[in-house]
Amino acid sequence: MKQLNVVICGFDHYDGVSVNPSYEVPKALADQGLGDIGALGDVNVAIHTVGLPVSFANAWPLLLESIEAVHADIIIATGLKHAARGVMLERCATNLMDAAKPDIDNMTPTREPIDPDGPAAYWTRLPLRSIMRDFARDGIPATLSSDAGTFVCNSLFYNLLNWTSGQERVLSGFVSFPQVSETGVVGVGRRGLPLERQIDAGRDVVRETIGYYLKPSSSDILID
Ligand code: PCA
Repeated sequence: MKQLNVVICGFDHYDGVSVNPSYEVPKALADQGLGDIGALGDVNVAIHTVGLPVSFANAWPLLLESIEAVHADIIIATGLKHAARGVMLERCATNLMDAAKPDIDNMTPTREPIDPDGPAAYWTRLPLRSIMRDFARDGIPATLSSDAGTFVCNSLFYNLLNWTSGQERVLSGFVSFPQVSETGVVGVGRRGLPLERQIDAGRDVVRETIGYYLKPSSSDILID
């Protein structure tokens, strides 16, 4: 039986938010499993999770350690985007750090490349089109996003895709979650989503990415 190793990571507490969905969703998926994910044939899926510090210097090395420890085939990085009204599927990672506030190590890099020798940007390796189809079916509010900001989330995303570009057969990408809110309203003009809906979204992302890994199809990728 073939073993598929999936690593899903998120961040610890961040910016005064007591529940970071990017910490809770991976944990819930590892605990609850994926449910019925259709005909997988002779494939066993193992989900590994890792919580990362909001640190430019340490988030990526820690994720890489987990990736290498389990020989990951699929890596889905996640983070919280305060202003998001729904789940945001990130299309591309840019080679830029431009922090407006310090990370947990008190670092505030401004207008610096992540990798001075790297390309300006990378496209995601996740099948965004089929994930969006699942979200529509499940009534999960979602949009495509063209950048994950210029803070630690984008830096992790870029490092992940930089590494993925040198791998034979690995899929990876980044999903931004909105704030957790059982009522859907976070404050004036601010919206969130109940945690259960965000977990459903995470399950759709993992399920579609596994499907695409097993049966690549050019119509699943969406960057346009
Ligand atoms: N969001 C931050 C870092 C941690 C998180 O959950 C970001 O948008 O970069």
